[in-house]
Amino acid sequence: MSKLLKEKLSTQIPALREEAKSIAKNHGSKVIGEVAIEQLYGGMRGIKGLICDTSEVGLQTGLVIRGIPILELTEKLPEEIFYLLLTGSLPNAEELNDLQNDLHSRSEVPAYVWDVLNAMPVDSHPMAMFSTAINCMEKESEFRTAYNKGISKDKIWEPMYEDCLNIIARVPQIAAFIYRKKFNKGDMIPPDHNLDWAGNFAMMLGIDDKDGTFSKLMRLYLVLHSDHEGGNVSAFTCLVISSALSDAYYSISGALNGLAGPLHGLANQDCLKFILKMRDDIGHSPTDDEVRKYCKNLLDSGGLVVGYGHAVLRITDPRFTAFLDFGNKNFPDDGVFKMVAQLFEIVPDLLKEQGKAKDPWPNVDAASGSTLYHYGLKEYDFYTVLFGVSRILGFSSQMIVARAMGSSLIRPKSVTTDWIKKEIAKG
Ligand code: HAX
Repeated sequence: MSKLLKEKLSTQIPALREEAKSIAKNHGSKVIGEVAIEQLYGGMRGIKGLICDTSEVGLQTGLVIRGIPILELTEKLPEEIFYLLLTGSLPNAEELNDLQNDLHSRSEVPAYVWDVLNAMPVDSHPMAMFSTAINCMEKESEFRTAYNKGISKDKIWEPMYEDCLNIIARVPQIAAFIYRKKFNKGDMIPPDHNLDWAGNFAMMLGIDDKDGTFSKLMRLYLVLHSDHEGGNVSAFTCLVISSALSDAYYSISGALNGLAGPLHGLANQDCLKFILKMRDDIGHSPTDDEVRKYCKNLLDSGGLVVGYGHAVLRITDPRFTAFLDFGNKNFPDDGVFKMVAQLFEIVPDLLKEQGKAKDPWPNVDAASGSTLYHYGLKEYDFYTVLFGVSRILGFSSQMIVARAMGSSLIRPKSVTTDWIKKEIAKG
């Protein structure tokens, strides 16, 4: 079992706790924002109400993990990113090896998970299967056992760490099982403990990968989706659930249910669906004018161009750029990928012209599906599961850090419409 990552965290945590205590004690009454009524009606957008140290998303920078812009991390392995998210530094070779061995040693999935998945209706969505698989393993929770034995508050991050590592180690096999079962791809492919986390996952999916570039794509995919600060639907859900001291199985399963929404993680399947529909409606290799007219009609009739816009970003999502670079390097002539690049030239101007979307630029979901499609992973219902496998790294790091810091139960105040009206009447 790994020692190095947990040891590093154990040495870091006391100073972090001291720092937080001191900030709260000495500066606790400093006001850092105000709230306008429109923010209550607008999904709390922009309200500063959470601390998340694993990553931040700047309007003009996109995802920055522990101070490092995501585009500088595209050659790393997801395991390295997990280490970075948790500790603030990348692992050296020994630390990486230790973590990888640890994940392999925890990777056996309880047999009842396959029974539960096999019992689900054939038309269940892969995200419902994924979330169910995580939730049904709740009885494995080391946190629950430790809590029932009366573990002290300063130690509760440790069983949370164990639960998260167990989940991370098992999700590649679970997700690959879902893919192969749901889409009739044949029997489960056993794991290969000589492979890295993402390479093993790519292999278990069973996608033809003679030149090894599909495995490279999986590593990139699982790095790019790993975290996106704390306020997005799934991360926030995860933090809220775990703030009640629910264990990691409950919290991650709940977070995945949020990720399954079309305005969030499901956008990647909807985006590819949109491109394929456009291709069916106007033909292969459409001209720029045809694409422009098609998207304009969609916007004029109140539709969404999926894959564009973002609640926080105000630039082209660097994760989109990373996928675009990957496609340009590996399959620039792929028809669907070419349409992604074409939409990138056309849609931002249309959205600016329409003037509604605050961010007219592509987000990560605008390109990710086309890269998977190229390798024959065409079952787009599965795409959000890939997103989930990756984002579990972020959910886990955020929860472990929150537990280590003794974070409070999350419980904002709601107000009634009558209260709002009275506030307005005060002038
Ligand atoms: N196409 C058409 N209209 C859009 C739009 C788009 N791509 N993006 C925003 N708008 C519209 C909104 O629907 C809203 O219209 P109404 O005022 O009529 O309600 C208006 O522009 C203002 O919205 P906003 O403030 O710019 O955007 P929000 O912060 O409310 O929402 C969304 C951000 C990402 C949900 C939004 O841009 C959207 O629906 N995009 C398409 C779906 C999508 O790509 N989702 C994935 C986001 C990334 C992610 O989380 N991945 O997991």
